[in-house]
Amino acid sequence: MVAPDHFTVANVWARMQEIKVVDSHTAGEPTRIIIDGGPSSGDLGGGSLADRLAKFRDKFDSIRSAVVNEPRGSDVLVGGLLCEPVDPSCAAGIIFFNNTGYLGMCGHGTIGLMETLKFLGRIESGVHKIETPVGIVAAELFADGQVAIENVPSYRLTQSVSVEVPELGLVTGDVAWGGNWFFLVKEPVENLDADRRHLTEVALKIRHALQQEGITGVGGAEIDHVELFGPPLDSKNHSRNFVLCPGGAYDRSPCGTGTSAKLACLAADGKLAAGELWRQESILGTVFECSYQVAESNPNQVLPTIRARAFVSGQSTLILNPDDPFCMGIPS
Ligand code: PYC
Repeated sequence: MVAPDHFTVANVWARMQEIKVVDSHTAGEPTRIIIDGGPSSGDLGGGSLADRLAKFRDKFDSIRSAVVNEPRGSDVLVGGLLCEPVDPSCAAGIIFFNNTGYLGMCGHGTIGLMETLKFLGRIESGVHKIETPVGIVAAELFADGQVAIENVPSYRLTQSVSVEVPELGLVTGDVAWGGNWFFLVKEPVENLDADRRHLTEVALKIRHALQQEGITGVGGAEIDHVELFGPPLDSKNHSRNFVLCPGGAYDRSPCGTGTSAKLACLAADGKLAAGELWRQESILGTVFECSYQVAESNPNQVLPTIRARAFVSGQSTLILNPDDPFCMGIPS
């Protein structure tokens, strides 16, 4: 067997043959948090979370794949590496990743992280700060298990961008940031009751067309999430979405960063006032309760609050046997 590249960092590898994780799901979307046995802050250079993410990607990407890809995980799983925060007032630092790479921020994942920290006895009810590669987010754990996260400043970058999509025609949407880059499709191009494989194909075609047309976020950043909207299943809710995630899986939850991007667009269109409730329904019918405040530092940006509940669904030790041909996961 060819030794995976991380064997070059033999000492680190010796520690990483067993990785302890806690699994949870938030409104149906799973999160797997590495609580022990992953790369330590020392292995990652101890800098900012953004610097540590870069080191994780450069030196230990095979660990990401081992944790979230098959045979231990699947395309839908979001992973998180629990880190020492730089700012000691933060309860934890986190680097989120998935089957193909890394996420700046993850809303459902942060709610899952809070439930995981509670499960481990590391936090109690109250407000806690969490450090991420794209900034600090505040999260409040309530006595009933609900968590409200205050996401990073979110904004619409471009309104009504049209792109020609093979077999779909002209598709128009907004480009917005909610901690990740999103294309929020304006008109319903599809009935959300359609087969989810079909919705995935539609969203993949739109994402591909955006890439072909060179439509990006700030600084050429890839728009790796595509959001389709339709009427809610439950009339108590305001909207239903289908969110394509970077690796090609769809979000089972309403997507925290995607809903933040949606709030930014609603605010920019004058369709939702600061503090007003927005109930975003997922493709499964699960709900995030949301609102926003206008950012003091920039009136064109909003500070979204996303409230939901996560449930711990497992606690296990992943075994990384170097003799296993799929020890480091099956790349997707
Ligand atoms: O909840 O922000 C989110 C998210 C991003 C990707 C999957 N879920």
